[in-house]
Amino acid sequence: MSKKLLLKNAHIEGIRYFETYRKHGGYESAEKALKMKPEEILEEVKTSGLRGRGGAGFPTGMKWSFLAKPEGVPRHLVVNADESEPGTFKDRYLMEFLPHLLIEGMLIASYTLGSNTSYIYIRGEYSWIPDILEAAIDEAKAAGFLGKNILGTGFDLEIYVQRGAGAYICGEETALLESLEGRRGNPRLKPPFPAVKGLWERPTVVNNVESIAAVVPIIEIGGAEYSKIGVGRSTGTKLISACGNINKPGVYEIDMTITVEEFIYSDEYCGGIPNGKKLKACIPGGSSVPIVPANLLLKTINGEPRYMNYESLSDGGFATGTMMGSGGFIVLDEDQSVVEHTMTLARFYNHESCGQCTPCREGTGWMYKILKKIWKGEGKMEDIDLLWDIQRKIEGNTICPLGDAAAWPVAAAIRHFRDEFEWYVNNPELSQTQNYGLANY
Ligand code: L3W
Ligand code: SF4
Repeated sequence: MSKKLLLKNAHIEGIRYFETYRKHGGYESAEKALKMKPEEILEEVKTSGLRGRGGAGFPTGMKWSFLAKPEGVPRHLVVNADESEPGTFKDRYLMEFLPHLLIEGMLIASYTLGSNTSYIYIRGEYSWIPDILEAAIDEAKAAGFLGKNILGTGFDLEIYVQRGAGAYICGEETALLESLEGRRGNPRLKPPFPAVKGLWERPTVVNNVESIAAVVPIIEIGGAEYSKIGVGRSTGTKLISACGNINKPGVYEIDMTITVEEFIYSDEYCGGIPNGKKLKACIPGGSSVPIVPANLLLKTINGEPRYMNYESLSDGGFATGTMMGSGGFIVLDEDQSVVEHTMTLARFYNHESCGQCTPCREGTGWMYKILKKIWKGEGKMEDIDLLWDIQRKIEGNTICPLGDAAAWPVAAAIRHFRDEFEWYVNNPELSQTQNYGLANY
């Protein structure tokens, strides 16, 4: 049974509302934190080992400690709720059912960072959630947990919710800041990092929803206790949104000590694959991370079980491993076509590219065209090599990680499933009616 920290009260009816949330211990971590010094809270977060839950896994405490503190310049906390990564829907769950957990985490984080005005930037497609968040903000304010002189400490905090307009790129932190400032969401060059020059050129911490929510249990149980949950540098719990060919899609909280096999097949989590089909592959961290075939997903190259944590999933590097990413766990059964799947993703990244850098703007469209050609049974063997070459030229040569995110799925698909690409080239007459999965797996 996995330990629950974030979702432990998610089943309680009415937990979305302040009164119920408070009755079950809500805002006690905030009360505790407001009696501590900001630097003491920072130490707890550092000790916890919490790593950013948005995809990159950057240590949260370290990011907070990078925040510049020039005299007389306001600083900000911005919560990245632009959850647009295909396969990722865990932040939506948190905001929809536990909005006060996020607001309590923001209060603690804002107090620690010295932000008196903090923001939640939420993806436009989550059209019903801003109302939930704003209602929770009003409740927290009415109860004295937001606004002026919170709990008599002299600390003031306002939280604003800003809706995005449906662009995936606005989940990239600097594009998000551009959008929040009212401009087109084009990523900025880094450095300077937002911690030095962020919103309106002020020092800004941008954190994922789940990272900020995790600060609440960290203060509740202490950083040291939090760090004992999990394993190695994968401390605490992680929300995984599971989808694809599984019996029980949904959001699960895991403690990062379970194996991938257990996560897929156990009734506590995904409940196995429908109709007894075989596992073909999985994308464990949202669409941007490399796809992994079943044999490498259940075991590492050394024959060790593969675990649901940052280290084990990336074990062996990108050649064999993948990434924990944002925890968007997509399962493909034996009937799925990797070529078709890769083409769908390529179309997505091409559509979402902001167009600032040539390798991404041109490369994503080019990859999509070639993948479509192969999928339609019109490809040649040289197209597979060309595809490989294009993704190599995109990776590492762009302003923001969208370029890499477009390149990695293609690279991993060719690396692990080249035979399937070749089957499409060799069987043009079958490619539209049958896929490699059905025919050969
Ligand atoms: C100050 C330094 N700050 C790094 C900060 C930086 C950022 C964080 C991580 O991309 C990934 C991407 C997606 N001084 C710093 C510093 N920072 N060095 O640390 O930075 P970085 O560049 O490693 O990552 P990123 O730009 O935040 C995020 C991947 O996540 N991803 C997720 C996609 C989508 C979602 C979603 O829908 N929720 O997360 C999935 O894998 O591909 O590689 O804050 O400022 N010296
Ligand atoms: Fe825009 Fe793509 Fe360049 Fe990112 S990599 S800045 S999305 S063109």
